[in-house]
Amino acid sequence: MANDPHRPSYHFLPPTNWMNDPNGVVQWKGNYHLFYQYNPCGPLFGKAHWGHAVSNDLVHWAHLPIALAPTPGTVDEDGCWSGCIVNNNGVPTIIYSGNRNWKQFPCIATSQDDLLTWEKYAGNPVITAPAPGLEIVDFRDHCVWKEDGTWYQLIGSGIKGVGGTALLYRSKDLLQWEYMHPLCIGDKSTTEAMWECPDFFPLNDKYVLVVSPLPLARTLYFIGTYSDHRFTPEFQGTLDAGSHFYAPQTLCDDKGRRIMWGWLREGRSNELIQEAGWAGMMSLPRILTLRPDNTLGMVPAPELANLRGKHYHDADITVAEIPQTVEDVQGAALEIIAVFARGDASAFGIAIFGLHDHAEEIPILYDYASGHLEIDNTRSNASSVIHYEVESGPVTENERLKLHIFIDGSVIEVFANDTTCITERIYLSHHDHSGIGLFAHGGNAKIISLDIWEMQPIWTQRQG
Ligand code: DQQ
Repeated sequence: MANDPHRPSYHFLPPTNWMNDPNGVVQWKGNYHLFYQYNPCGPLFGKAHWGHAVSNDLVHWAHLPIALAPTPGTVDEDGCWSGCIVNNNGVPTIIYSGNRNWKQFPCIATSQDDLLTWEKYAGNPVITAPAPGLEIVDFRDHCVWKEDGTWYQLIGSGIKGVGGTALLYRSKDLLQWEYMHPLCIGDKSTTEAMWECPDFFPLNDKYVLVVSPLPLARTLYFIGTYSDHRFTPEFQGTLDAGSHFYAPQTLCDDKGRRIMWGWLREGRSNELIQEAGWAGMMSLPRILTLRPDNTLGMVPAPELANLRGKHYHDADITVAEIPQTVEDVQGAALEIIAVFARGDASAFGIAIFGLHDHAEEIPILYDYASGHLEIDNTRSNASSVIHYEVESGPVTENERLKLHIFIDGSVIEVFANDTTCITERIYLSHHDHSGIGLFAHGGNAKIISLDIWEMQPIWTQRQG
């Protein structure tokens, strides 16, 4: 594993095997706890367990023992699926979906030792009749919060023939739940038939609902108003324009920051995954904010700057059609901040080269005509089994475009103008990225400033 060039060195992932959704993200006694869907038996999806890690700085993580495992003969015998953690008068409490024979049931577990080991409630499942009077498709994944002394819970679902939804329940004790109504209902023609992993939270004076609709494969967010326990969306966006970021979850930390992690799934065949022995990683922690125009701001957590090593800086660079390779910048673990000014070019960007002859090259390109940022990984590997795609997402028209790029083995995370995010999985056949190139099409562009850092691995020191 340690020598696998596709494994990241500063994105969180388990030591081996399969990982998917983040679960139960919470700050507890000053430490950040990250749980996740984990298959301890192999590199493909299987009977989900809850893996667990802890950090005191959002960046360096220490692996802890598996927190939840399926219990034979119960409703979670086929997997402890996704859920969240709340603090119930000092008792950490997990609400998760037990899976039995591909049917899910809301279950509870509590910890008496600061999240290390967990005891399942003997009365699981805590909800048996999902939503009286509604014909629903699927019923899983949990977001729980306390409001005026009462617990509220959202469960991901869909109303047959209508659209995805998040069903709202309330409770006094987290054990007896009363169904209220759908928090809001989507239109299956635009936001699909089933909403997985709902996450609902305040952001300044608005509320945000994040869902991962099946089978869209992209995570959506709605910004709107919440009153009388009903949510009215006013703005809708895509959290990440790539097709690898999915099933995110957020926490609010003791600095009042809304911090999000998403599962970054693979973009390669199961055969290649079996060969590698691992699949899935966590996105970098993203700080969410409400921008003045009531859209979502997303920036990487500033703590990531603690990983910066060797620094390269340049300024006032004119870039043209022929890519310029940035001298003496090497490696597969880089952070790049490039601020471009509008030139007379029709498009410009930064390319990652995988081979000295540029036979493998991944342009990260901004195209003025479409106003889209694109990552084109169609030439990212000589072999033909890699899943190719060109991702793009709107970037607001701006005199300057700031590209904040994280390269880490087989992942690129791009933040454009602190709002649009694109995450791509890349599997260059040569192990070290031979370089970084700057290019423009249809004229010249200018780079006001360019900063590149080599990033240190996160596994050198144990934290928390
Ligand atoms: N993954 C979990 C489900 C959830 C899905 C199972 C989303 O609870 O709906 O691993 O990726």
